[in-house]
Amino acid sequence: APARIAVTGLAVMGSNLARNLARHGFRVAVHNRTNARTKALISEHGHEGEFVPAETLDELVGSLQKPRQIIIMVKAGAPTDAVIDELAPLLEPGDMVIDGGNAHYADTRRREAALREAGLHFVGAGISGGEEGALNGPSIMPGGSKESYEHVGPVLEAISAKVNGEACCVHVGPDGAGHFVKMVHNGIEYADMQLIAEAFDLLHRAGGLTPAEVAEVFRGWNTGDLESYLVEITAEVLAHVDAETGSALVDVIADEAEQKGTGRWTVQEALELGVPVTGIAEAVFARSLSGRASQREAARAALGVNEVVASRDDSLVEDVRQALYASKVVAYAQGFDQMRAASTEYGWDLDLGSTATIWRGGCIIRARFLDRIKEAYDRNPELETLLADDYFRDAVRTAEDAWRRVAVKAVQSGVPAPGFVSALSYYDALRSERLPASLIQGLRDFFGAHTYRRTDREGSFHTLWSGDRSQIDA
Ligand code: NBP
Repeated sequence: APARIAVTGLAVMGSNLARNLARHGFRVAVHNRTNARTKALISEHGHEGEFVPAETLDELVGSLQKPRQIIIMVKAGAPTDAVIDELAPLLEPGDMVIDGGNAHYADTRRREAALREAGLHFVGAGISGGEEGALNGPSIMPGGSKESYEHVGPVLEAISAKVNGEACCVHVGPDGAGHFVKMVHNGIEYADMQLIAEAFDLLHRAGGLTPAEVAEVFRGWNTGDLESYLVEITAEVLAHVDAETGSALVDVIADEAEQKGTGRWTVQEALELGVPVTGIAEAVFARSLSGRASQREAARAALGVNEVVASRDDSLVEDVRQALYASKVVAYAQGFDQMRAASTEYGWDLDLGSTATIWRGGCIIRARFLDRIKEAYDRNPELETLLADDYFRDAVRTAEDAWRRVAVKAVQSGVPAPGFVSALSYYDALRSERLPASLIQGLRDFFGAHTYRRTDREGSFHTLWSGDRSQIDA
């Protein structure tokens, strides 16, 4: 019998996805450039379901029912193009190519347009959850045409994570929408992790708690509003003791964070769209700063080491919890703002509430909190900012005093907390009756005759700064 779907690219992600498909009863054709991987998959996991191994793409295509559905799971970038170039001529109009790799959404838009010319459907599907997710249920963000989703959707939904019986897979929107949403997911993940790291640093260095004590704090937090995968594993990592030294492992790990680039993509795109995603940007920059080892060393030598004096203060734990929650709300509000802007820019008509649904399970940022976001967009799909929703408004207002105390504590004690502090500034800026942007406009008009608008009437104006300083209509 012909196979229902195919996977090409059988490294960790692809082989786990193929196994997931097979375990769900789909007859799955499998292929990899280097045949040894295909053989290994069949010999190790062939008993898990119905696999149809193929040595060539031609053979893979020949083994499929029509219209064909082929998932590409290879390294993002040039390898993906190479596979598409080889595959496309073998296909017939109506066939579907699904890219499950971490493609940049602009590449996905380009590929979708090219394949559409040939009558083929191209589905850029963001997949989150790492290898474990690929095997047991990832969060899936498919883009592409509505028509292709009618075919691919049921399969992808079947293998995705489920929360309360609902699939963490929803058709996101046309062309690159799926990969865009995946990119923002990763950006939010950066922000989330940065905030968690700042919370730890404050409790540890300013509050004098040991990593094991902070682990207990996080364990407690994981039973409330902050319940999430990242908070859960933070407790695990902080509690872990290094076997060699007997110290907390977190004290032994080199403090230079690495990055693969999806956080940077999110910020670059936010700059293009003009959307302030300060939480994600601070997180990317904090990682960059941590990685500049020789510069940090030179600064310590010249300026002296930043000695933080810890003081045990019973209220700090609860204050940090509230500051973490409020800052997290801001980071998500910014990420959703970015998706809203992209939706307008590219005509995607994104349903932001269903994005929250997709992220509730399977992915790294899965959290109880995402139900609240879904509910907020159910109440008002046109929400200008998540912070204006009743629930989130109350959440940040309730946290506000604690949030300010934590920002002060960070600044006074010398523990860097760019995530917490900039989130608070964002909150204050959004709510300001007047912003000093008026002065910036005045300065721009002074040195560059860039003109300004007035609060009291329509029009553009310029002050003759180097003349009699009268105002003229510009
Ligand atoms: P890799 O990203 O390490 O890619 C290895 C695969 O790409 C192998 O199957 C390899 O074939 C194939 N490949 C390469 Br490299 N160049 C090729 C070419 N020119 N033509 C054909 N095949 C080529 O695999 P991975 O870690 O399983 O990740 C797969 C995708 O999933 C990537 O896009 C990655 O970014 C994404 N990913 C997502 C997550 C997540 O959490 N969502 C996690 C990890 C990865 P070979 O065996 O012949 O060398």
